[in-house]
Amino acid sequence: MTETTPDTLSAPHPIFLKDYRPPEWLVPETKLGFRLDTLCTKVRATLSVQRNGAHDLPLRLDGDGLTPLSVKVDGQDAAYRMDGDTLVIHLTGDAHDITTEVEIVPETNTKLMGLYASGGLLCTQCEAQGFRRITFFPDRPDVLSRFHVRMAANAETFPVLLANGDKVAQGTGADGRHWAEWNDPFPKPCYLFALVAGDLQANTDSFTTMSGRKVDLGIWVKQSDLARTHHAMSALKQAMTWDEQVYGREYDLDVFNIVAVDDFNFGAMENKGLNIFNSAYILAEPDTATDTDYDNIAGVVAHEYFHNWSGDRVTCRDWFQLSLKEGFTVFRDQSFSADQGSAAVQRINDVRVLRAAQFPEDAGPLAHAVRPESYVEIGNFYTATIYNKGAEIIRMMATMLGTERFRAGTDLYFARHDGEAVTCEDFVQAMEQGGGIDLSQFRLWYEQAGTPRVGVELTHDATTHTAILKLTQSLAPTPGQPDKQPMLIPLKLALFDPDSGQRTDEQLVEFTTPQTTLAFPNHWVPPILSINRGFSAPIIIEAARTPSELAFLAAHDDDSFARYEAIQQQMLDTLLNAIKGGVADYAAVTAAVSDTLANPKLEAAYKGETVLLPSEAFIGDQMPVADPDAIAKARETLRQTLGKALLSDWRAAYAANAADSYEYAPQAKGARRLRNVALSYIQASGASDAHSLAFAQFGTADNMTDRLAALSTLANSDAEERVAALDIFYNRYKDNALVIDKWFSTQALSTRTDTLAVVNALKSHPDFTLSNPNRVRALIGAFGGNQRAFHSAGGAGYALLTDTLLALDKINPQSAARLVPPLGRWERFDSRRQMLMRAALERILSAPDLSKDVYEQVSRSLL
Ligand code: B3K
Ligand code: ZN
Repeated sequence: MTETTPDTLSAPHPIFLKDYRPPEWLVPETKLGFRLDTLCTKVRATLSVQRNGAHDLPLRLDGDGLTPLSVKVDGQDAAYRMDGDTLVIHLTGDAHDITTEVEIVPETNTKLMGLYASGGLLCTQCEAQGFRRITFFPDRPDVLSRFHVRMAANAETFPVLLANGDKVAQGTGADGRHWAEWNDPFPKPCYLFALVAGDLQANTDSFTTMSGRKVDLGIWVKQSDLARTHHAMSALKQAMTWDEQVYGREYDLDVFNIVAVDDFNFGAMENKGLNIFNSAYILAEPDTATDTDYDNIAGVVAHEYFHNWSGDRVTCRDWFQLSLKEGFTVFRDQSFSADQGSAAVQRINDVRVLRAAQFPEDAGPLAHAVRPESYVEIGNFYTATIYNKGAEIIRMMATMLGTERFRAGTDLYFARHDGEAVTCEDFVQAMEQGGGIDLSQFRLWYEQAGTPRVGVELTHDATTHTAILKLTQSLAPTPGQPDKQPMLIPLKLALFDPDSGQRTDEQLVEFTTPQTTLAFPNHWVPPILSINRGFSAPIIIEAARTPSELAFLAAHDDDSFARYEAIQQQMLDTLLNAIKGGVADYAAVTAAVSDTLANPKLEAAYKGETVLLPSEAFIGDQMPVADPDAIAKARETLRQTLGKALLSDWRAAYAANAADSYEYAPQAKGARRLRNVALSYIQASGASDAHSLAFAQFGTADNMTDRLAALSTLANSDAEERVAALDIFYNRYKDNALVIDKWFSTQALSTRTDTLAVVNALKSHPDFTLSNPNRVRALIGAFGGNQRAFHSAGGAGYALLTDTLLALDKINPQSAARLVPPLGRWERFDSRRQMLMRAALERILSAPDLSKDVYEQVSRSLL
């Protein structure tokens, strides 16, 4: 008898890309019938199945927690067997109609996958594998089917019935229930299926496409939220226009609906013709949403809309290809947002997200390729690597090709693959053939995990008047990938003459070898190098740059990103010196910040971002061993220094950027940003009026951006007004869950030393609940990102997160698994913290009945 340890018995099995096989059975048509009820919904599904090729394999239909009430083949009761959750039927012919019936309970579906109840509504979430919780089906993205849906429900509780495609019939049945039928003419994988039933009202509008077709638009929300849908509607119309102009993509159905729900595992979902959104990414009005919220709403509305082509019309063959739709669509939404406001600030924010979330992923135990080779739970692969590094890969191709050839590549991709389920390789081939480029080596970006490091050394030969640039590249091993090959790295660079400030030699270098040397003639004096301009490649530059070179670039670089980067590097060098106990050159940073504030050519929005210090986490990422307390202290000291040294500049910026009344427009937003950054520096300066200034702004603000900025300034301080402000804010907004989320996260992100205790207390606040993902993210997610508080000596922060995670795993494993990464970064800390963090991970792993979502993340984190 073979012995099996409990561990291997319970360890879930990975799925491998190399095992991909085309589906054995296709399902060209699907008819679904729902008798909707919160406590018991009856689902009848009729699948017209077709044998795919010559084989005698049975039909296997995925299920998850489903029990078949009846199974019929061509209308007759049929024999079947269950293989675990999978329904297996032997079929004799090549085409049959399979009808199954199941009952499901939306009310108790706390995983929020499949059909579930949220705030009196019934809604669905199927990506990646939620459809199998609704009915038996080949739940894989390469089985495309035409869906026809009939829903019946109590007309009072569920007056509105929505699904994908167009409504084709409606009526009232003999049992008094009303019903509606929806038909989606476009074949789609079941992960794009959606339905919604509930008491909803719509903000309606219409859009005329470039070929003159009228599309009815609807944003469906609770009656009381209707007034907060206008921004989302205008973003939707802008996105529709933009996709026509920039990619030639036209909307294809007569209806486009969006529904906002309060309980949702992530941002939103691109179901064909019926996007379902987390209400946080729809609802906005000046009193309740910040400028960042407004921008995020526009970005997510655009993202989901863009999926109609990059995801729905052309979908993924298998889940290893997830970045095919997500990387491309993130690139599309980033480009859209850049076109709507400040492109410079958009790029700064893209890179901040990448560095805050993706670089650490690439550097830690959860590192994986943009096209992974295996997974246990696909829900764990909706990562910054798939999304944001995936977007950088598309951006690099766009950079190398230029606008027109990139467009030729995407045109070919859409034309060639419309209606198909394809791979990242298909996308690359379309770029090669449509754009006329060889991407053989470039493909490594999809295969190799890790962030390449590029070493840069510029020397000058005074006799030949030549500047010589030596580049080296390296890529550290990542789990499962010990050896790496050199990558194709597109590097935008330029040289500057230090005397005249003139820019020369601007070019895009395609760096493909372990090392290379480039010569630039006609330089009589040593030039200054500006490299990775626009952040042309998602890499780490290693260059020993002198303070005077950085000061030059901070003042003169005409690439807005490179200029920002130079100032950030000055700040970083200063901070790292201070942490090491060396000489910290506050004067250079002070001068750069002061010059930036005074520069009339720079927009306020850009100034606001550029004068901010690097985050505590990013500083830690630059150290051999991150020391949270020393980092927080050094950062605070530099903030105080800048606050004091430039107090009159901050006051001037604060005054000059005041507005008579609120306006949502790029310039007004930029002014608010700079003014609120100034406020936080005034507070850092210790000026005696700082707290009263913040409290006054908090009280008189006519918009959430200003009110929340003042609140968080106070929440980070010892101000007497702090507690009062938090109470006033809570009482004013206690009926608005999205704003109460801000109240929780402002406290969880506080730089005060008592934050850990405050968060522990907030876990017992009557408004805290594990059943709402937004609330968990607002308190626990934010806390996990507060480096100093989370890593409090003694490990109490780890315990707080671990306890929450284990409780949440029982309710919503997907959300629980998202809390693992902060603990997975243990390698970055000192040995005592390492021990405590690993102990926390071990504690999770030894808990009974762990979900496979959490199991996978924790076991990978411990390797
Ligand atoms: N495609 C969805 C994400 C689904 C996440 C499933 N765990 C939203 C988006 O990226 O547009
Ligand atoms: Zn997406």
